[in-house]
Amino acid sequence: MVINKMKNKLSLCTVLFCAFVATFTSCNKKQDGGAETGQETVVMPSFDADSAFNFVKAQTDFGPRVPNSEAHEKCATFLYETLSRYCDTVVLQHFDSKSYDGKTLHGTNIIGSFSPEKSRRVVLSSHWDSRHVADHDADVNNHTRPIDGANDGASGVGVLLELARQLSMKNPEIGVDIVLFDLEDYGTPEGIDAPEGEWWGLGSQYWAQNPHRENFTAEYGILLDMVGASDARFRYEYFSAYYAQDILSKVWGAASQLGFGHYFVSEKSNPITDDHYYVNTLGRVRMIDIIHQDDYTGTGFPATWHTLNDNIEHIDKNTLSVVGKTLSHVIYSE
Ligand code: AHN
Ligand code: ZN
Repeated sequence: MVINKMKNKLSLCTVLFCAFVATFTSCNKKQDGGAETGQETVVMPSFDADSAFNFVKAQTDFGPRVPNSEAHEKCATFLYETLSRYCDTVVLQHFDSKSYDGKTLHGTNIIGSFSPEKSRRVVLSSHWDSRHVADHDADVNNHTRPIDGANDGASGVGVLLELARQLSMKNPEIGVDIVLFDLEDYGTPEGIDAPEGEWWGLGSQYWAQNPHRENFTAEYGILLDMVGASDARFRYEYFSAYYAQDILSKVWGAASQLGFGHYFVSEKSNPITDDHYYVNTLGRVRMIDIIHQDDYTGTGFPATWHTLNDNIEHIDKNTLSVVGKTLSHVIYSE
């Protein structure tokens, strides 16, 4: 399904925004909302952390968005309607995938595009499903219970929905596709015997082989995964560095310029079989992963990873803001 929405380019809001932009660019001073790119100052709207947080909570309020559940279906509708408010076009891509346990999972990738006619493009991604089992919970009785996935899933989507809201207010030079992958997190649970197979990232595998537009590609892609913990640290994940070190440098450079070097650390880290792995290896788009890895928890991921503690109480607005402002800087500098 595709909807096309003509936006009123001269709405009062746009006029007021342009007046505001004109006022402070003429001052020739760097202010909040301005990104230095060599000579010129790129003016961008400011990322609203409260709004991003509300977008995260709106998802977790549905309960666990486990494939084939009612909460999953309701959340898909919410994401479609929200992106439809902000984007020029939205595509719902329905597909079925087999899971490690022999089920048929009904997946939906949700893709919102800005300026689809532009040939220079960037993809921003995250997964919107949540894991069906808390297989890393400290309490074994919880190992078969589904998780809220506030960080693992909803945090990245929340940042991207807020970014979509910003992009609807001021169009960047480059075209943007927000690709929300489904069925990322239905991989084989710890300690369970299952047939060999690529059971993670089912939605990204599908999209990489069946893009929302024929022959679609982009200059690069950025995946967000677990971008909401207060102690989040992002390093140069192995596959990201292998396929797109230049994009890592660009994004980490933007973060450093904004004073976020404490979150975006210039160190290498272990390979992760995340959605970007399939997008890279299936040859669709060169994509990096901004992912919170932690060497001290025993899993390689944050302490709440695949536990019932991955809930809204452990989401920090500041981290959402750091990631959102960094992405915003990168996009408006293109
Ligand atoms: C594996 O553990 C093989 N992949 C982790 C990808 C992932 C799951 N990201 C979030 N949840
Ligand atoms: Zn996960």
